[in-house]
Amino acid sequence: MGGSVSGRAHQILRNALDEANFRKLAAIENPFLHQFVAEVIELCQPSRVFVCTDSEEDKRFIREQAVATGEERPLAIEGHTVHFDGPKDQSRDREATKYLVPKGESLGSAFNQIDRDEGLAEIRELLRGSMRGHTLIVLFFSLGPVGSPFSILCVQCTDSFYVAHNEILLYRTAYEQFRREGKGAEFFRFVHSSGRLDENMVSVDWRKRRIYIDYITNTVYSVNTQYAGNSMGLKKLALRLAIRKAAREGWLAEHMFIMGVHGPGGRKTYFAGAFPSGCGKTSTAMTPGETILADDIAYIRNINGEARAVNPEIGIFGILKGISPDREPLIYRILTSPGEVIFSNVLVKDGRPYWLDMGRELPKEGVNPWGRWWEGKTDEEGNPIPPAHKNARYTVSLHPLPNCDPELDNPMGVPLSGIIYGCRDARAYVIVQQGFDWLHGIIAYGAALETVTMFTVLDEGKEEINVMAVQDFLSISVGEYLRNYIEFGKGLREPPAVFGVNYFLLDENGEQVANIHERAVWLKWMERRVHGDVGALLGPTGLLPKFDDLRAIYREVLGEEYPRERYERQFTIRVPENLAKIERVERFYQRHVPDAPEEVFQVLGAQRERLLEAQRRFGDRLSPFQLEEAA
Ligand code: SPV
Ligand code: MN
Repeated sequence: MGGSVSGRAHQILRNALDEANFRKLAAIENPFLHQFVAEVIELCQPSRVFVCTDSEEDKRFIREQAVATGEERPLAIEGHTVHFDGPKDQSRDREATKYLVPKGESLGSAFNQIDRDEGLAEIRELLRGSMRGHTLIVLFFSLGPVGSPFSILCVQCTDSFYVAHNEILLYRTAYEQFRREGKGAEFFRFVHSSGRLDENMVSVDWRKRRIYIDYITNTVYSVNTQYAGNSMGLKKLALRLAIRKAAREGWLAEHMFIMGVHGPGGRKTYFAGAFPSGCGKTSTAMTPGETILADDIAYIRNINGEARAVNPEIGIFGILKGISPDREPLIYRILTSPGEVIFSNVLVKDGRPYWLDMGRELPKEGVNPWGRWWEGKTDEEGNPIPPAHKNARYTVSLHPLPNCDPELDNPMGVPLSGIIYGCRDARAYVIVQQGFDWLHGIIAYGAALETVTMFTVLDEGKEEINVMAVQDFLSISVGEYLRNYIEFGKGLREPPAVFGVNYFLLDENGEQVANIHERAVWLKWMERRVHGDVGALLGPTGLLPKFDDLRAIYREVLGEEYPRERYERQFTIRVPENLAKIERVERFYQRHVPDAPEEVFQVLGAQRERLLEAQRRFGDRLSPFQLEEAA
């Protein structure tokens, strides 16, 4: 034992690990791994090291320690725990998240970047000694089914049992796969430390929170933060590294759900959907009657001419706000039944978690991320403190869910028939439409995706273009990213149909024109479109549903009548608003994307021409009843 661990790394590991943990690490014969763990130990100086294999015993230890350290507290329902992040550490920090860029290189003005040497020096200084008194936990994962053509191996080093617990719920452990691959294993590396903790086990030095991405060595460092979106390497930090790898290798790493939509005669059709954070991605994937395969991230590859997709994750780190028995029956049931669930940043009263808009009255007092809470409590500036944070979250595994898709662990993934882009656009795009082809769809709905930032990031409430809903996680220029996307479609025998949805369209009085339950109808319509079961209307911005088709699906799925006026409100083309949208998008690409593919301007230009032509014929408002049927 230990024969493969050599030299200085060997000494460091021998000194820091007890016999059992040293054996576990040494059993993976990969010198790069040993070197990496030794470097983390030397820098962060943990008091203990725990190596997590795939065994149930090791996972149990992590669950127990998460509670024993006080990072999590048990709740009344069996298997449920709660974790609090500090009041200032409740969402992704875009400002503090930077790429380490070698001298003479730049990712472009749209990116937050820092000189690599300078950044490494800074983050090393912040990590130095940061794990004193803590346990370093070393975990092994596979993004994607273990041993599949999609998979990426990862090592996470963290001093947080909460982070480790989240990750064993959300990712496939792959200690044995590391052993099998041995010397040949290539892997992404993640180093996280919560830094100094106060008596509530909360990061004290959140002002010195840093998340630095070193794409040269595929290593991400995160320090002085606990919010899982900043601290869990495997989630969005790994997505950033995966996007670079994907562009190099000609596949797609996306901020998308994957779901099976069930059509007539027992047919199941897979869709992937890209939505900005906080805009209905998980809730769409959890639509009653359908099956969920992924709620946040998808890897999509061309396998023998077919677009096939896997979920690099096996769980949900989801938003609690708005989950009520009425709006989200499936998730609500899971969150109130026995089983493994981690809640974060909720209100706790008598061992029960409470969150905003949960469809019931909240207690008047309890404990939340701000400490003891009572109705009317204010912060130092006199602002009222809410009962729970807007970005309060839950973590659950997909496997125990009754609606989990049976293909979740298929190493070859599932065939994608459709891709959906969901924007948050109050003014222009209709509720649902289909792109004329791959290029039109990915540009008009994906590359032109507009949204308003939500509470999932610190700079909430900003209108912006969020390319393919993945902009926050891009690690290559937008131009390079889009070129890869365009080429990917060309390489497929039959690219997936592309759809744009806009759940957030308002009418002239500022009222929502659709409600959450109607998502079920649009999914069924898209499923039928993919198979050519229903026709469509030819609009200037895409192909629109016909009234009779939607009316039939409404009856079938919701048991409701679909009034003509409602259809007209949802599908009237607003010409000036659509022209203004094109202008905003063009301006964004002209200003911020110097390497934008020509196709972006061609597709938008052609859309403008179609809109102007419609305006000449019909005026500013184009009712769907005025449209002709598409061939
Ligand atoms: C999102 O904000 O898009 C999430 C949660 O899915 S996070 O882990 O913060 O990215
Ligand atoms: Mn997300």
